[in-house]
Amino acid sequence: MACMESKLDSKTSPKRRNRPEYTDYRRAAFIRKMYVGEIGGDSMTKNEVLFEVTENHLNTGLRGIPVGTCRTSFVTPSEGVHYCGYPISELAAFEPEDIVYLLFNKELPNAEQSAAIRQDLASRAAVPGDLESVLKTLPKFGHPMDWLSVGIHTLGMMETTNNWKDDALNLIARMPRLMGLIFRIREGREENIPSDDTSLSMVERFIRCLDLHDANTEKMKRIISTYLVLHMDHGGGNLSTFAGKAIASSKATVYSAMAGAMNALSGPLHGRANQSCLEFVLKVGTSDPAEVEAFVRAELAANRPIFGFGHAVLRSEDPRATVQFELGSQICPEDENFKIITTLREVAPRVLSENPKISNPNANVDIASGALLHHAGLTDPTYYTTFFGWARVAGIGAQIVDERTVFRGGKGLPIYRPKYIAEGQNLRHVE
Ligand code: NMX
Ligand code: MLT
Repeated sequence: MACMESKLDSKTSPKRRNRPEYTDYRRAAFIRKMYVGEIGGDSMTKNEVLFEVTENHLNTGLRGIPVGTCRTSFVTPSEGVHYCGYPISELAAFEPEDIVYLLFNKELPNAEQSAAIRQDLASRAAVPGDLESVLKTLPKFGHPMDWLSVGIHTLGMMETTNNWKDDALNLIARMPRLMGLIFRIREGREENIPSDDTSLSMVERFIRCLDLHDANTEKMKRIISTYLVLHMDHGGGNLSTFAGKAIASSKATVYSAMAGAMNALSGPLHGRANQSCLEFVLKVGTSDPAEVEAFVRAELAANRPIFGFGHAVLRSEDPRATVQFELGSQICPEDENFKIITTLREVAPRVLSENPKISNPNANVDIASGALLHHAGLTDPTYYTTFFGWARVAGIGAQIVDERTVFRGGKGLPIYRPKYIAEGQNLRHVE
């Protein structure tokens, strides 16, 4: 294997040298080319060397190793995610339905197309069976992400068309009802659930099902809509998307792939960080910088991660966090939790920077979403990752459709099968 060590930036710490890094010139060049559109689609030449794999890359969770192409989004270390080329901050105020259109069609919709995607989703929204009865059998103490995964599987058992795009769009259209029913039934509010009104937007359908009498519906709508747009996609290699596409590569159904993707998302290092972050904020209970710093240091001393900070790809603050901080300062600057995360945003990067092995001490997407959802009246953090899952169904669905029906001239990618190298296994025989 070619050795990459000598090519690493001389400033790279010894610990970091054991991990593939963005300072590696090939990856930096690769990312630059991808960013300016030189890589991807028709312009990619088949023989170009994109990356050299050395032993240092083994057992690193495939960190940064190019394995395929993605038509829906890309993530750069400094500017974060772009959907079909658009920086996420420019899309944050769009309606979720328009971003679903973008992810599936690779163009923002005009007024006519925007109306058509709403109509299309509405026509797919009816749940094709008695979902409520199934959800009522689930243990109320089960985590909402497990409910979400079971709910998606159940929808798949009720109806699978075996058309990748139809199944993906059907699932997207049914998510608001599934989400609403999960809240209502798991919370024991099973009676008098309003019927679905598919003429409403996806977010309005969810809010209607929730039927929280004391909620500020307009504020909730804005917070959830922004949340959904920000979380819909994040490149091809985030764990839930990768897991979902890998499952779909066996030609399992969209529903099986998506349920698996939700299980990947449910881990605290991935989507569930938004729950853990708000739980941490509630525990801190003060926006006093000295006290917040003491909490952060105590968490680190106890070997617990500081949720809402760090990233596998980003090397600056996640623009999705920046957008949420801007939204919070417009709609709830005096909210106690918002004040705490504002202090955390100042304090934690400084403290985390003291540890040179942490590649990115800055805030990620999960820092602020919990505080905003809490402000909207959704006060139980155990549900927060389900919103991440709801949103991500769109990006994963669009990527599955691309991998199954567009790539390789429409034939779809072959089944995923990366190579693992044997360790500690000498050939031997049973005597
Ligand atoms: N708090 C404490 N330790 C950290 C943090 C953090 N926020 N971020 C990184 N580290 C540690 C990490 O555990 C690793 O330790 P070790 O060498 O002992 O395994 C070391 O620093 C180097 O990790 P990195 O290369 O900086 O990050 P990696 O790519 O491995 O992991 C995360 C990325 C996001 C898993 C990591 O930053 C983390 O655990 N953050 C806290 C959890 C979180 O907010 N996750 C949400 C990510 C976004 N999302 O929604 O999916
Ligand atoms: C995501 O949105 O999936 C996260 O930021 C994690 C990632 O991209 O690896």
